[in-house]
Amino acid sequence: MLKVGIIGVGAMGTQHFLRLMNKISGATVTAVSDVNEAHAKEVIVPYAGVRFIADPIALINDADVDAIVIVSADKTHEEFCLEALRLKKFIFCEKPLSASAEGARKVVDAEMAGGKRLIQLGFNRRFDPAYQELKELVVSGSLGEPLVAHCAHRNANYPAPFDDVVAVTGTAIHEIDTMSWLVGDYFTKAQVIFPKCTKYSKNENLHDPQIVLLTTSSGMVITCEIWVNCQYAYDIRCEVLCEDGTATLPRHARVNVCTKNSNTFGMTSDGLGFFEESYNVEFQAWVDACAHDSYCAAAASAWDGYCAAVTTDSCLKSQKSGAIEAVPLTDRPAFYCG
Ligand code: ISE
Repeated sequence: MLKVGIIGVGAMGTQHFLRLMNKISGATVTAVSDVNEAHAKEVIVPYAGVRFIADPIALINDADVDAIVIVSADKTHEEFCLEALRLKKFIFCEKPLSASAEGARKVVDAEMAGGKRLIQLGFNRRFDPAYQELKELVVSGSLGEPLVAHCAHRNANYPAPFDDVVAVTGTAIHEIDTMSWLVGDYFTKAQVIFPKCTKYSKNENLHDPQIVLLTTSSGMVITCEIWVNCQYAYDIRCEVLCEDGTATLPRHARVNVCTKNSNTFGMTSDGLGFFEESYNVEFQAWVDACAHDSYCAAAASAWDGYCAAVTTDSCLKSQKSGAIEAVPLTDRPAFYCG
């Protein structure tokens, strides 16, 4: 049984805790840490034997913790990954790997120096059946070469401290990793454009929506609409234009209701619920890989996290300059191939 310590039991961390305790086989949570001690203690109350450890570094070092799940504030991911790598413990880290490309590179370098792949990064869409189906079709080549993709990432409302930086490092980063994985290419250029802003953006540091334009090394162009105040629901879209046809992400199955002169499908504002299945599959894959003292090749690695961070750094630069910025990526090291 894999003994897991979780750092961060906010909305997402609590769901990961419950998932590991109730849905995933082969793992149990032995300790949690959170800046909000009262809340963390409430979360673990029904689960006898789970300890609260106030200091996250002490949790990582705890003898009864074999593997760490990092769901704390983005700026803390790098430090906690480095400490867990030092102790050669398995790591599931939510995105981003680090708040900056420079920080992400430090984590990659530390993992390579340790000689063993220990980090799985939480880019959950790689485990989403709808995205997997779309990827399979695109890479099969049956529609010819992909030329353009249009993505939309819409949240009904944004969580409290949200600004232009988080719109890129917290939201657009999903499109960045997903599209790079889907078409098997990396980005060479990035630009961010600010259209007219919605009246629902209550934060003067948040332009909403914004458009992220990415160019891949093969010349494919990807447009990503990032709109975190769309009001109506959590809505994720993707259409890939190929030489011989287009492929569109299937919508998640919802009941279709027909009433007098109307035909409707329900939607949800709950992003975690929207991708529930992908989270379950990615966690089971992580636990199974740890049990085999290995890593899950289908999951995002620290290198993928680094590539995403280099791309988001270029997007942040473009938010300020308005220009097309280069994405300075280098080849994937052999350590991260396969
Ligand atoms: C959040 O961090 C996520 O990961 C969600 O999937 C995304 O929709 C949201 O915009 C982010 O803030």
